[in-house]
Amino acid sequence: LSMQDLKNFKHELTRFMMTYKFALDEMETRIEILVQEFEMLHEYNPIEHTKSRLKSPESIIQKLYRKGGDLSFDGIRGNVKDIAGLRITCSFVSDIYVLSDMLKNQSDLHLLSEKDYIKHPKPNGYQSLHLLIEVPVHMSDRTERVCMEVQIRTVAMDFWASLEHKIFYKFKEGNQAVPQRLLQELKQAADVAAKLDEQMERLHREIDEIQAEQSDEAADSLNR
Ligand code: 0O2
Repeated sequence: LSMQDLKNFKHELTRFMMTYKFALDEMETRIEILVQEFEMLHEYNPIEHTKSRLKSPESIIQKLYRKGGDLSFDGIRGNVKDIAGLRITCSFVSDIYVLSDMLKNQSDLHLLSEKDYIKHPKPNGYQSLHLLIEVPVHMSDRTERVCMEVQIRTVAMDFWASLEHKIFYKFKEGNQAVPQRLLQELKQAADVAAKLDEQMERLHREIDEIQAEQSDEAADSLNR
């Protein structure tokens, strides 16, 4: 490889990764617009927090090998769909579907696939809604459709997933089997988190109903 080859490769790599960064920026802006408008219309913000990340080169290569793709930009693009990832943490389970519907209704976003680990949790208890979405990114000389993964979950689902990741990271890294008893406990913890979500959703709905009744009564007494 000549110095020029290396320079060209570095240039291409930077350009490649930049498109994913732009896709994240684009999606973050769209989410911010939805939240601001939603807040204005309903005096309510369905999002607790968002976090975006670009996959590290090590994780990209690991996933590429796992998938059996060839080591080229096309190989990576075709096999590693979550180079750009946006995680949105919502307050309530119903907010997850409201938000995902709002994204699906944007005509220039193309939904490639959807995995609903809320309706169908993973055997370990993991819950989240995963959308693979193609985002149009307009650049100086072209428009690219860039694929990214949007994970939408509640605070309880996020709490479980972050701690599960922390606890089992070492086992996963070392390809070690996790003891059965720990897996069972982990699943129990996920069930507790799901129950908590159900309870919070119920409270949220009841409080909304009480408020609606109170404002109806106030309107009635004004009309009388
Ligand atoms: P990181 O660090 O978040 O990047 P695929 O081959 O793409 O179809 P994959 O990659 O398993 O299959 O996709 P899936 O099922 O949609 O899950 C991908 C991401 O979801 C993971 O990314 C995690 O972020 C999250 N996830 C899935 N299962 C679990 C789980 O059991 N525990 C936790 N904590 N997170 C999970 P990465 O690349 O593994 O990690």
